[in-house]
Amino acid sequence: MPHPTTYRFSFGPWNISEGADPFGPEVRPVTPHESKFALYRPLGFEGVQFHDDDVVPDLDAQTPAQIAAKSVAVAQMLKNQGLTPEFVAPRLWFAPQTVDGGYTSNSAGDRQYAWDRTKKCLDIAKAVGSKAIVLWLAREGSYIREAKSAKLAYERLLTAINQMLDYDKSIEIWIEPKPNEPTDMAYVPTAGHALALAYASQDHKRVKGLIETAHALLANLDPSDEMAFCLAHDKLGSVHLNDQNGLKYDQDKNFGGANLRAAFNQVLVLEDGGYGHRGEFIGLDVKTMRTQAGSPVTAHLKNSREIFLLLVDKARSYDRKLVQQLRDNRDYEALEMYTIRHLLGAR
Ligand code: GLO
Ligand code: MG
Repeated sequence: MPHPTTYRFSFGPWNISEGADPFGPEVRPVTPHESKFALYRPLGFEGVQFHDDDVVPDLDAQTPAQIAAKSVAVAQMLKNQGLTPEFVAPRLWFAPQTVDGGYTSNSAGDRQYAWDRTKKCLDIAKAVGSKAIVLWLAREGSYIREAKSAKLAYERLLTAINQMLDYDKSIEIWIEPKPNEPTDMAYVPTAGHALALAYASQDHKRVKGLIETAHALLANLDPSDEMAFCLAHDKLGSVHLNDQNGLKYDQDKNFGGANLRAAFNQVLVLEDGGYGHRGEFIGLDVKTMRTQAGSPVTAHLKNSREIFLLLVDKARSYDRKLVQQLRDNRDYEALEMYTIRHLLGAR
């Protein structure tokens, strides 16, 4: 029996926000970016997920020397605060050059921007001591089918990944699939697409998946199965646990807040799959409600972490012998009833 995992938790500074949405402005006072890092440890988190410009603000306007100096300063800040950088993600969805995507843009100049920005991200990841970058391929996709050649787009994505593997010989690339938003239809919508790209790449051992609960649900898939699929290939780089109430906009609700039983099954899969034994983080990608007052608002992070740990207790006290017996007897009615009673704490 392997030793039970003591989980390490991470989140990105964008998870502490002021509540702006497409229909209204900020509703809480701004928490300065720099002051967010001091909140991690007291909340029980030790991993920081970064966008490249969370490390080096206004990245496109900085010289290589400025980028290097700022990265070193952030590495020192992390050390002082006892924090670990989990990943750095190139933010390829903000700049005017990315309105039509990055690696798959129809404009050669804009594709060049995406590659230049990615190199900066890889340099930053190395300088802060992050072993991975994350590709959330936000605008790689199309609004209408006729806008792009999807075949060419997938070829371009593979070329870009190979270039990254070549540029940095030790970095891992974790692809975070999402089926829609901000594009209508995104390329690489599921774990299957991500891992197919990984295996097609020139060094597949360094290309993995990052599965987000809400994104799997938006693809009408079961998040625990998406995670299990990556685990079966030893390719679960990280997770973004959160929740989603059906096929709507990307909600990033508290983990377990909408689909408690599905959350339990994600925890079961992670526990049984040995996730975390090699220091993998339990990443949370959660947004607080716009109605929440105060500043900074961190209750959603604390609560999602606590819900995860409560579900770990449920996973560890789930009677595996009984489950096996019910599987052997193929009595799934009884198995379902046992599972529900267990989750509800019924005697
Ligand atoms: C949005 C994504 C986003 C990414 C983050 C890291 O839907 O979930 O939060 O996880 O930008 O790349
Ligand atoms: Mg995410």
